[in-house]
Amino acid sequence: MKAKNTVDELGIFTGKPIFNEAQVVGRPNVGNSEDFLARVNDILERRWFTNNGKYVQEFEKRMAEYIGVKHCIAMCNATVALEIAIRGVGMTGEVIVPSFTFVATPHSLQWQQITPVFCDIDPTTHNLDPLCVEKMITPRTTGILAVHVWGRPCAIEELTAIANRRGLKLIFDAAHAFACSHKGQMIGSFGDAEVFSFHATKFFNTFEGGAVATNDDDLAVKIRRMKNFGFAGYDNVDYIGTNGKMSEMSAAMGLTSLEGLEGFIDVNRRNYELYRERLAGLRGVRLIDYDGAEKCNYQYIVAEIDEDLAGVSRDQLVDVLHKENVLARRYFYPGCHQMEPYCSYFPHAGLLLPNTERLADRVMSLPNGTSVGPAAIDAICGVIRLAVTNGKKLRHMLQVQG
Ligand code: T4K
Repeated sequence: MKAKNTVDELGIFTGKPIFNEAQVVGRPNVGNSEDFLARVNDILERRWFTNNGKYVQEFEKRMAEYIGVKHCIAMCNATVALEIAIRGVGMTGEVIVPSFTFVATPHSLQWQQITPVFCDIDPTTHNLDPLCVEKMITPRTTGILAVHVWGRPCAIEELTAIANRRGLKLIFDAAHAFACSHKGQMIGSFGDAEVFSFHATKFFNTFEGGAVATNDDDLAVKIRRMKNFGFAGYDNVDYIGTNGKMSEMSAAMGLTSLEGLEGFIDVNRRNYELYRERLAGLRGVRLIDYDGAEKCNYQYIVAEIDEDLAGVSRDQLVDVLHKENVLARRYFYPGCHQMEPYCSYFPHAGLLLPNTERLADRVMSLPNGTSVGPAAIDAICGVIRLAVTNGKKLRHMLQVQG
């Protein structure tokens, strides 16, 4: 990995990237592979692969203990877990949701003919703005589906107060927020239910996977049945259900990830601090803050780019990084309201989402995880620094290139 000294040396002009193909991105975290393989062998020997097996039960128990919640119901992924939680709490009609999120959030509503009503965010926290939520409530509103974006908790008290006062259900999409806390209480125990994702790209993964966490005993029973086709006993179906079950292989990976959890967080935090240090003072590039007093997984390295100050746009920076084989992502771009089917259903939604649209044009997420070491972060930050300090020249050269 050779440092580049001038803007003309950037891969975007020379075609010679700093990183080769294999070094490109944050890769999934893997815990102790021997422990994982021992579990896999056990699964194969016992020939019990799914349907509430031993490892799923152990995973659910240990996760509930870790979160400090009565019930943790493991699922095949967070999208299905969201759909089931939404149906389980009885949301119908309209549900208020941010547009600044992964598209799975509104899809989990629309998939069951519930209208996602997109609501603007607070530009500082990137989370739902409670004042806007209040304004979006109509007689058809039955709930709020809030997202703890980047693992930073939403305005939980304000949203809970609105939900209680207006008789609405409240679910948190906690896909980013496993192992994070709010005022000392772990995410997973707020609202009617919270939903986690353990997808391979999350710092804590079960290959594919998710979970619903709740303190509501009745809801937990209902959700357990719904994720198993509605079965309440061998021949007895109580509700409409689906197949949301987690497999034993995923649970084995989950248990192994849980044992490696603190190590993953330590690396994420070290990387986050290194990025901060290396990008400090660079005009127009600001990393989001995490609250050091809370538990936090530090999995997302999110930079906001102010084009006027940086001299380059977010998109130009992402282009430059891609040409160096660094997979920076434009999460979350465009806002969900600009994707189908929502942009056809609600073509003017953007008028009420100024903060969402502004932020979606400014943010990029940088690689993190145990596969990203200090040398890679130095090189990535070196490229960003070079691009920003030579913003005008870079722009000119890009224009010349067409
Ligand atoms: N709610 C929110 C707020 C979410 O962010 C998400 C998912 C959900 C709900 C739904 O959760 P799940 O139903 O997925 O459990 C990813 C994930 O697919 C998605 O889980 C995640 N959020 C979303 C933010 O990002 P991509 O488009 O980044 O994935 P992909 O395939 O481009 O992977 C990124 C890079 O990671 C690849 O370029 C290479 C690397 N990679 C990826 C995989 C899958 C690997 O090295 N190994 C791998 O196995 O979507």
